[in-house]
Amino acid sequence: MSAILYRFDGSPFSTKVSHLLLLKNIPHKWVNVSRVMPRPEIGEMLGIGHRRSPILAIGRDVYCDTFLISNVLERRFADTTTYPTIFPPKKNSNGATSISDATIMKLFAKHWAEDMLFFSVIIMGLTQFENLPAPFLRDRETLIGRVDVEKAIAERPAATSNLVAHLASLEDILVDGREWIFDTVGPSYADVSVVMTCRRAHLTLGPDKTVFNAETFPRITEWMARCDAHFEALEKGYTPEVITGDEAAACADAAENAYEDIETLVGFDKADGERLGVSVGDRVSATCPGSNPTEGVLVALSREEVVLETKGTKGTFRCHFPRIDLTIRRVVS
Ligand SMILES: N[C@@H](CCC(=O)N[C@@H](CS)C(=O)NCC(=O)O)C(=O)O
Repeated sequence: MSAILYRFDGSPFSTKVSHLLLLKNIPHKWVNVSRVMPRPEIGEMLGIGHRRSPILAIGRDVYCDTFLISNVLERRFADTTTYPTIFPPKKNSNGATSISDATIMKLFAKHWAEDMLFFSVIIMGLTQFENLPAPFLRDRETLIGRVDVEKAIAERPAATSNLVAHLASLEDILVDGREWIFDTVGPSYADVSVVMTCRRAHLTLGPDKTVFNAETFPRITEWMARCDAHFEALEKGYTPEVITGDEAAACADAAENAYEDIETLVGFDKADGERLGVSVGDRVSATCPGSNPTEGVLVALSREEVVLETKGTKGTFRCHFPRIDLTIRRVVS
């Protein structure tokens, strides 16, 4: 079984999933999509409206959002001898990481590193909007709203100061000399997610070298170098083949098990279906925050995941989303 990552160069979340695939030793290919809309390999071919990058396909199952993708990698590649876990155990512990600890890692990564640091502090506070090519800025304004460039420039020093205040907590986490954020035997999901955020902050700050240096944040500087060395070594060992959207669809046709056993794995949460006013077989739309809706037929709904059947020019697919912050609506025709 192999996976196909729809991604683009310069997308930190794409790098995040690339690194998770490498950590887990999962064979995979890449479909390179455009940095801006439209992305026909996803919208037209798979019938998926979601526009956040990356997405991951395995057979005819397509997984959106890296929070869900992390669960799915562990679910679909469960044999940890061949596919090491992305939630490794703590040093000096006996046995595997519990669901409780893995969940804390995921929430720390999502709510602190991604939603807070990546989006609020870095993307909204530090992006040098004045240097972005106009078509790119216009495209991203459809997601984040109109940007007041003068205001953004004026507020940047305060945003940098806020970044430093947030990074002080990360420095404190690392101050006891631990190698990895959760003191695990190797890098975990949390390290992958937090380092992609720090790398983006470093890049976004451009010539400002006052934040990421060994004097201001000695532990963070060492930890980032450790992460880079680890992932560069993994990247040297595996170069994903780059294929087209057409070729990716042909892989879906050829997949031995076209679909996961969704009815058993995800099922249907009746109480939640009632809250949302939806049932299996309904036409619904699912929208992640800051994304476009995906429309399809509801196949499964749990507290963690929702699955819609979508139709694109390359056939029928099952599109999976994480439930956290997802908007689900019945489509009234
Ligand atoms: N919560 C999403 C966030 C992904 C995300 O924001 N990706 C950026 C690219 S790194 C994006 O979608 N940008 C707009 C776009 O690609 O159209 C996830 O974890 O997958």
